[in-house]
Amino acid sequence: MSIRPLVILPDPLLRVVSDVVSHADGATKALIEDMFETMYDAPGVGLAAVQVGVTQRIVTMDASRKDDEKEPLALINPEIIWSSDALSEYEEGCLSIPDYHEVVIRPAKVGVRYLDLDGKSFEREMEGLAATVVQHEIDHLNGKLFIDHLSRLKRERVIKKFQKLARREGSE
Ligand code: GNR
Ligand code: NI
Repeated sequence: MSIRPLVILPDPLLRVVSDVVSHADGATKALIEDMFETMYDAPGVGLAAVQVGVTQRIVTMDASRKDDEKEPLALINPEIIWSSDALSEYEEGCLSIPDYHEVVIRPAKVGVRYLDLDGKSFEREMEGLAATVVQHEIDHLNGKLFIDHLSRLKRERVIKKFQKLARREGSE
């Protein structure tokens, strides 16, 4: 198991639509283990495979409360099958956009269908932080970031800041 380096804005990988996993194998299992290790180390409550440079439709998450037992959940080919009309506001952050947080409005509850490593299909209802995180992660699989839910002004400001940071680090 190992911690993998995170892909950071403005890396164009973050805009790629990830591929459906047609057959999970040993490499998929190893990737998911590394994603959990990378996510817990960060620390983060969710991670999409593209954030460690693998453009496959795989998500890890753990929306358990701080002092409660861990609830690791790995989702392969996750899909939102329904969303509530009720909305909820959450201050979001993203490991690929370090140190930037902003409130995003999304459906409060969602139904999610996904596969596990054995190819078995599951459906579950999510609410609260889990609903927000799973929508944030599925956005990643579609090349979408939480800043895309903000005003153009805010989004462009953030992108500019990270472009500048990358230029500085690239020329050091
Ligand atoms: O760690 C994370 N926290 C978080 C908080 C509110 C809404 C979404 C998230 S996901 C984020 C980790 C991440 O970037 N996943 O893609
Ligand atoms: Ni993210």
